[in-house]
Amino acid sequence: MFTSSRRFTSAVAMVGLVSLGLSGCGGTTKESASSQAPAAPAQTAAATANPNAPIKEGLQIAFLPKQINNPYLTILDKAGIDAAAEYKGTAKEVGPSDASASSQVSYINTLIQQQQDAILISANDANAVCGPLNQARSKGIKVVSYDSDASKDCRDLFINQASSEDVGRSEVKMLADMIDHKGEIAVLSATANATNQNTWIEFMKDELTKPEYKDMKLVKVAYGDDDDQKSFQETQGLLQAYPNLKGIIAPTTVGIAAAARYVSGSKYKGKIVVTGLGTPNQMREFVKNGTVEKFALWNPKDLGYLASYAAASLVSGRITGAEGEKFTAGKLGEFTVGKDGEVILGPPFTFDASNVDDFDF
Ligand code: RAM
Repeated sequence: MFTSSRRFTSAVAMVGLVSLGLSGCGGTTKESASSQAPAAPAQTAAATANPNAPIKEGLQIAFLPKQINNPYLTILDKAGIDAAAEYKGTAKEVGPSDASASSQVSYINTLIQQQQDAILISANDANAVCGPLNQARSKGIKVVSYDSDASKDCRDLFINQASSEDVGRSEVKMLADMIDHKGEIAVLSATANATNQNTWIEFMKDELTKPEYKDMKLVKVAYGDDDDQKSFQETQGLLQAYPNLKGIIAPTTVGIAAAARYVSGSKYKGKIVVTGLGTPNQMREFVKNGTVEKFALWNPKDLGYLASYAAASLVSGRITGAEGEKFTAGKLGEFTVGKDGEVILGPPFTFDASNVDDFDF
């Protein structure tokens, strides 16, 4: 079961931190990325970290989310942009309006031309973005994946919201508790290529092989493509195709909101358990009207803030991405780089009727 994270700060505690100021930052100039010796990715990893190096002023970094019209990713990127203002850098968000596999490629190429210091990417496909990302790295641009990883061969760090294993297994446990460990279940995912969802689903499937789930059966993984309408229709399709369905896990904030909306207005309300990963603001009405009992998430503001500081630490030479390196992410404190350049924010948090009003994101 998910537990409260020590890093999880309530909306109340965060008042004033996120002002969406889009750090205008006049007067600072960035070092030209092209004036640095083009470092091959392998050489970057072998560089030596200087934990005491100051964060360089005037850094230019860009967030490239899966898609720009996803409220969860908007919150996350805004927090990262605000963090850049704290360390006197300039950050922006650019990205596609759909989460298809290759939709981010042209944006990466433009960011390379702009000589950004770092590109932060929530990858729609682990491999489709690899060529351009490695081209960026060969020009001295640091690449940090966040939320949804790119292949580890083409990024320097991955800022993960939580242990992927914990997310996957906990989602199954949460649903199982609500359906007495019995019945047919389905997953409503994002896109078929999404690295984060696919990793979580693998752990869900593995969790389901344990004896305590012998009476539960995963009948289908459907894909709503992180598109509200498609997710809504896929939910309808699942319920029509599997009349005995007992529960749906939607490990996507877009998917769970659409699934809850469909169920809420249908004859299935109260008969089907909908759970997964959602934002409190999108899920509140469905918790209040009894469609959803509980769901989970981490704090997207903290994830964006951490990713921003991680990128700045990388560009400033405080860390190189090697396992065991430590860095301070502003108000969130110290983090350690784990295996394969992964940095974990912390455990997710469970929302229900007792706490959903305490949060505003
Ligand atoms: C959606 C996206 C995102 C994922 C969240 C939980 O917003 O798919 O990548 O992390 O859900």
